[in-house]
Order: sequence, then C-alpha cells, then structure tokens
Amino acid sequence: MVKGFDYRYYCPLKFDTDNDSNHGKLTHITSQGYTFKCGRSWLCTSAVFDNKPNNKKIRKMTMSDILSDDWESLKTSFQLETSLADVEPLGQGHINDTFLVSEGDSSWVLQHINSQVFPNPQLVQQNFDKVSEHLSVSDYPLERLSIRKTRNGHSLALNHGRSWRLMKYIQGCKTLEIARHAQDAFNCARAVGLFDRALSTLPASSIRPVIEGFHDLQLRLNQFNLSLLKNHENRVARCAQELEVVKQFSNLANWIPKAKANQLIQEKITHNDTKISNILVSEHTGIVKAVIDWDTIMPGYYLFDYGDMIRSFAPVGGEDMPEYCELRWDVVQAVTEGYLSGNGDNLSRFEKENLLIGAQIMIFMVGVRFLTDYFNGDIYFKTRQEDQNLLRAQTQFALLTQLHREHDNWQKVLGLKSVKSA
Ligand code: GN1
Ligand code: MG
Repeated sequence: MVKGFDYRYYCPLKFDTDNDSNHGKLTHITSQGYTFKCGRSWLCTSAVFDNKPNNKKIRKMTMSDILSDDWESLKTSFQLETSLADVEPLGQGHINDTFLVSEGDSSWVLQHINSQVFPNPQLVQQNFDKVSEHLSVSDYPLERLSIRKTRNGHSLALNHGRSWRLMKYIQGCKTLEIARHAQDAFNCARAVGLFDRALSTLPASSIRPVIEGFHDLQLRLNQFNLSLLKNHENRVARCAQELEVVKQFSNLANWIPKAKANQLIQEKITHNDTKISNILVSEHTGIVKAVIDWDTIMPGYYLFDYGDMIRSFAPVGGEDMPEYCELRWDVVQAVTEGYLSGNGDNLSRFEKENLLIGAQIMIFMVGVRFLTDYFNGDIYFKTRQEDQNLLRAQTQFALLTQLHREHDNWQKVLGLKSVKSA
C-alpha cells in the first residue's frame, strides 16, 4: 500500500506493492470490476505517481501526460510525419481522450480509448471496423469514419496497455453543442435515423456488446444505490431533491423488461450515444456530414437513440445548465419527424407510439448515471468544473419532469397514440 495517501479517494485504483520500489505492480480495477496490470510501473490509464523517495503520491493522469508519454511510440506505429507541437485536444467527450493531429495538408483524429469504461478496446475497434466496412457498401449517404492502420496493419496501436487509434479527420465540419433551431434538430435527427437504418442490415451477431448492461436502467439504479454508500465528501446530504426524483421515477425501470416479455420490443444494432455533439455539420452550409463516435454501437433500442436526441437537442442550453433546461417543443417535434423520416420504416407501431416514454427512460437513466458519478467522486465522466456531474444530473431531472408533465398533450400533438405515461 502506498503510505500517506488516501487511496480510497481514487476508488478504482488499488495498489499491490510487494516491494516498495519503482517497479511495484499496479492493478487497475474499473467500475465494471475488470482488472488489468499495466506494462510499466508508475503509469496506468488514469493515474500517475509523483515518485519521490518515501513520499509516493498519486495524482490523476491528465490527457497531456498520456499523450506525451505515448507520443514517440505512436509516431512510429502510425508512421506519422509530424511533431507533438502539431497535436491539440479536440472536442468535449466525457470518456476518451481525443486529439487533432496536423500532418502537412492532412489532419487526423488521434484517440485514446478509455479502458476503465471500455474494458475491451479491441472489441470496440472490431465493431467499429465492421460498421465502417458495412457502411461503405450500404446505401448510406453520409460520410463514414475510417481508420489509418499502424505500420503492422492493425487498427489499434498499443502502448503501456493503452489503446490508440487514428482516424481520418472529416474536413470543413463542426459539431454543435446545442440545436440552434428546429431545422438543425430535424437534419441531425434524420441523420441518426439514416445511420440506424443502415445498421439494421448488419447481421445482429456481428456486433458484440462492449459494455454489459449499458442501457439497463435497473442496473444503473443498482449502481446508484451503491454510490449512496460511497457518498464521496458527504455529497448525498446535499441532494435531497435529486433523491426524490430518483425515487419518483424508479418504476421506469420496469417498462422495457415488461415490453420485452410481451414481445413488443426487441433490441437492434443502434448507435447508443446520439447526443448532438456526435453529429458533424458542414461549417459553411450547415448540412449534416456525418454521425460520429461509434464506440457504443451495439445491440440497443431505437427508443433510446431517439430519447438521447430529445435529451440533448431539446433544451435551450447545454447538458450541465439546469437554469436553461426548458424543453423546446418545436425541437421535440422536429426530432420526431427527422428520426422517423430516416428510420421510421424499421420502428414497430408500438415503438412509434412510445417514443416519448423512450425519451423519459433515457433522460432519467443518464441523470441517474451523472448523479451516481457525483456520489462516487467524479471517477467516470470527465468534469471540467466543480459539481459538474450534479449540474448535469439536475439538468436531466428538470427535463424529465417537463416531459413527464406534458406527456399526454404531446402524444396528441405529435400524432402518437394517447397512452398514459409511466
Ligand atoms: C458519454 O463519451 P461521450 O461524451 O460521447 C457516455 C454516454 C452519455 C454521455 C452524456 C461510454 O458519452 O453514455 O450519454 O457521455 N458514454 C459512455 O453526455 O459512457
Ligand atoms: Mg460516446
């Protein structure tokens, strides 16, 4: 055990220092309970030691620590003709570390896959490669992601147990952090619909789950209950209102299992992370160019791809702005029409009638996951400001409350059957 340091703060890390030397072994325990050993001492995916004699302290390893440590090896593996000075952070993802690499006139996206979240990066990449290949021979009108292989012909480069990939940067595009208006929402939702439609012709068995129970609400509630025991910095005491919301909506966890048992719904291969920043639009024309972030493509529900768009497109402000979380109903309508225009043929009548329930479940689930991480001490989602996970959870819960309150009216407005909300 490392002396003089409260390792419990860094909950996923456990130390196994048989000999208290620079070569002590480090075992990494992820939130999913998987373990692996780092190839080199003192470095692992999310922590770095300040290796001073008799005073070994740990701090979280930053994105630039990881990059600079791996850079020379990555340069060789991917045969990059560029220097570290031409690499800059890219995007606002909560999980992976992403960089833009400029190489002469070309640009590349370099990404470190977070193995605490994705315990099997090889599988993530296998799924990715299959999707890319499938889209290239499908009737899919948008750009697809493509990989630059290593000099040994692999899609991933491994260094110190960390997995990296290099993708072609799609030029002339930007991501939106919010939908500016209903037209944006329609265009982006249609793109997601077309993406899901293209995935529907992939043989189901070819894509394997990369995170077990990823969108299983009951599992997420169980993880939430464990986080109440963790209660990092006694945060639970500050969240009486949020706990009430979790209690009020917990019964949403029965909805999918019941629909499944009655054979009303089934899993398809879906994107599973359809937030607006995962859609690229042309910088000049605003036309949608690509649906990106394919890491969580696996069996899932269309209702959740739709619901995640309502979550991230419909509020006036961003994901962590509870004060700007008013739902824009014209945007809800545009997301509905856009998604159905792209993938409507694949949705059953039951699914179409229950889109807004799908949105409630998805928004609730993401809110529960943010709150869980808040209570666990912010170890899963990247945070850039104090209490950000709490702000994120509050935003989701405020959206959910509005959606739930106005469910029946909106069923009518959207032309969906008037079913009682859960
Ligand atoms: C994470 O990595 P990113 O930022 O695209 C998360 C999603 C959440 C989303 C909320 C693997 O997505 O499930 O919906 O944050 N991805 C994973 O913004 O947990
Ligand atoms: Mg993602």
